[in-house]
Amino acid sequence: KTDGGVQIGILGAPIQSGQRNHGVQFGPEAIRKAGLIEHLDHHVGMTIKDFGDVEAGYVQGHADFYLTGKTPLRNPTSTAQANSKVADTVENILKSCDVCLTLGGDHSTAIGTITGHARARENISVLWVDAHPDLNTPVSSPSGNIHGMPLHFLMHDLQNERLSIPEFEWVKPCITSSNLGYIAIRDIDPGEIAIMKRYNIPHCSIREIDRNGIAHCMEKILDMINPSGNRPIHLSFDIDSLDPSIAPATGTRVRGGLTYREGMYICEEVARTGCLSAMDLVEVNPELSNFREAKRTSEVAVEIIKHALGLSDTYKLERHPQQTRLK
Ligand code: B3U
Ligand code: MN
Ligand code: MN
Repeated sequence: KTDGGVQIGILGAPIQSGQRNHGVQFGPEAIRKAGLIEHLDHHVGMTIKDFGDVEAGYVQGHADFYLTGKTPLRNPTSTAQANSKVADTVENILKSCDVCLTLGGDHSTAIGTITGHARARENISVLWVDAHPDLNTPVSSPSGNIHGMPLHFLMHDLQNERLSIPEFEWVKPCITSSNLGYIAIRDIDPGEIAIMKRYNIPHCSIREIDRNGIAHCMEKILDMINPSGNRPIHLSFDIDSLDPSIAPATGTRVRGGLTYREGMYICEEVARTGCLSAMDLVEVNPELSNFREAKRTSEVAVEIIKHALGLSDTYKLERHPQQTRLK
């Protein structure tokens, strides 16, 4: 840190092995092409440092699975190895930067980003914005896709559900059910519902947003996962939390998602805490729609990031004039 401003480190994580759709590995490139750096640069009190992309090293068609539950666990080796690099890189970035922004890639990337964040900062809280809770275990998973399971690796409460996979042994539990919160979930597997109930995981489903409004939901969820107001926040934003009409270029579209403003409001409220210290923007897949829709989705991703970093005009309008920094 040089000028006392906020340093933002940016990392691309072109991981695709956590799911089956080709193209999600081009997410970082698409979001950069939509003008991410240009949009973030030149803000008073903010410096951007681009750390490039992690080498994801996925071998397509490579026989790599464990026979477990209903379906085999897919690509454990590629996913574990790429995420180990993500974890080391995020940890390193957070030594010199206030915030580490990781561009996915599929949501298995959170195994690496949250691990790296937890190594670099104490007492992190995770806000998971997603249509899905991504809380499956290899046995409960209906798909065998690791992007639907990242949290079971990371939660203390779920360590008994883990398989002993040598490649994943470096992943140590680092969050508990009281410092994980969900918002916008609406497509939830039976095994995930059981775990959420058993461990009382804080959540605001899309139905609760319908009923009480986004402002009330954000107040509630932030108070639950960060009651003291000073824990470092990890914002893990899956683009499929938004309605598919807003963000169509993604692998698992689920109808009835967040409106554009609800998505931006979530991010503005995270910015307002002054606690954001890592963020993931995942599951943008430019190959799953036409060019215009892919471009629109990447542009929305850039907007999401700007809002989380406190750069939206609506948020600036509310702030005290002297407040030029995130914190
Ligand atoms: N819950 C399902 C589907 C899914 C999870 N995450 C996404 N889709 N993007 C699963 O496969 O675990
Ligand atoms: Mn997800
Ligand atoms: Mn999702």
